[in-house]
Amino acid sequence: MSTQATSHTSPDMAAPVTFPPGFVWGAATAAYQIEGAATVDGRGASIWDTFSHTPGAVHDGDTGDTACDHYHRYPDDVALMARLGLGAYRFSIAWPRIQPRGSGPANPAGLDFYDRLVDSLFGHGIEPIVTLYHWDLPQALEDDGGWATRDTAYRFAEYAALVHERLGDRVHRWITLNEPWCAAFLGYASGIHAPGRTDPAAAFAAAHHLLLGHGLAVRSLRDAGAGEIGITLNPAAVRPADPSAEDDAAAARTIDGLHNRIFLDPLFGRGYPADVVDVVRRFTDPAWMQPGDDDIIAAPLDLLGVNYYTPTVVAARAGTPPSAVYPGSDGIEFQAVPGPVTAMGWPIEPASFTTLLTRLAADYSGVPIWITENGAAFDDHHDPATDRVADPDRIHYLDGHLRAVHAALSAGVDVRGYLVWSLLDNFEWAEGYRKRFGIVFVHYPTQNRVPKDSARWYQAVINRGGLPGAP
Ligand code: IFM
Repeated sequence: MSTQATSHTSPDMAAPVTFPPGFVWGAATAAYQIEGAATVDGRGASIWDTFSHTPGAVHDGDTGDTACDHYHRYPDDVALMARLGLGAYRFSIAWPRIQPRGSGPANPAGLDFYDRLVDSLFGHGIEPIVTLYHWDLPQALEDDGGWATRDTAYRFAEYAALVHERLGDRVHRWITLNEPWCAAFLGYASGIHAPGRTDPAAAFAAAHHLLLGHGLAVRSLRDAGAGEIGITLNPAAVRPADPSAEDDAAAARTIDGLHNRIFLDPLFGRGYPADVVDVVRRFTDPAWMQPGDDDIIAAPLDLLGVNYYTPTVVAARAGTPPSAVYPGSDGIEFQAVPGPVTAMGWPIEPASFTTLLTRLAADYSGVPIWITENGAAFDDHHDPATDRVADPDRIHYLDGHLRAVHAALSAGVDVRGYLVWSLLDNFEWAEGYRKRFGIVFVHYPTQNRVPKDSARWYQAVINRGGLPGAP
């Protein structure tokens, strides 16, 4: 294991950089965050419908009921993507549109929507990249135990097959899960995300069943002849506060285990790391790890999706209570990182992105990497007089992080594409609509879209295939 104890140099901010021919530029979104139309055309309720309607769960009581109304406005949104020059668009399918109660036959009207979206993308020369699960579990499945229950993994594979049956003739790239760490530990341990449970044992079971569901879905997609299949993780770029202090290094290794190796090791055929299993046993008997599961989870991958936003710095501090999102992290302090932060309060450190990518390529080699999300929230304002949204901080963030990706490429990491998070301002989960990640501003009362300066900047990056030198 190499957590990020080694020093790293910042990418040269002055030099022009050119990405390799064929490098794919795009943007990403997720169903519940943009679609709205929550009860339209037979869509069932998801855990996020229930959670967002729970008083106090989401900032200001915001919900995804309307969101960006992308369900109705997708033709204009796709036309906007084309004007920006996007080569690919990563979106997720809302499981409860396809199976309103999470099992049984497909709801044709739900599939029709994605069918139209995919055709519209191809009509504009944009490749669809489909994520099958971006956190909107059908509520009916949660009522039966959710991801803490083994059966949900099997239901997920059936759902994946239904989607492939309709879209597989056109969609080439498939991502099974988005950020299973968040689904398991924010959803079932800290409860800050849906379904809002605070049960560490359930969170570890959920992590396993998400992985199992992934493996079973890979199997069913492969059997159906799918193109490229992968999974998206949000690996923590974790490092010790003092790299020379053994206990800080041990703290970083613990968090690396609870965030990264718990998913990456089984996915890459190594099974669960012993130190992680030791932590799990403090909370539960992992009887849910059944013989044969390791092989299912280790189904070969065609791509590894990486979402990166910010680094994590930890130190060993006796007596520190465990973080709610990392059961078993007692004695570990999460430290502030000096320097600029985004509107989420997330430290901005592009060099950690390079370090993370080189670490992934070294420790989990052989699978091409896609940056399936990277971006930043800032407090953007639309100037009605000029119809402009000036977002220099976002441009600076994206510039630095693209240089970081380029530095990883130069170091030999096989990165195939970059998908900015996000195309549109959208429903930022427990933060509601107050955090804006889009390169396109959304004026929610009118649903008017205004490309921010960063969108025009990104358009130029795409046209040029890279970044200019600093003036
Ligand atoms: O908005 C989320 C997205 O749904 C998953 N990755 C992180 C983003 C920003 O928090």
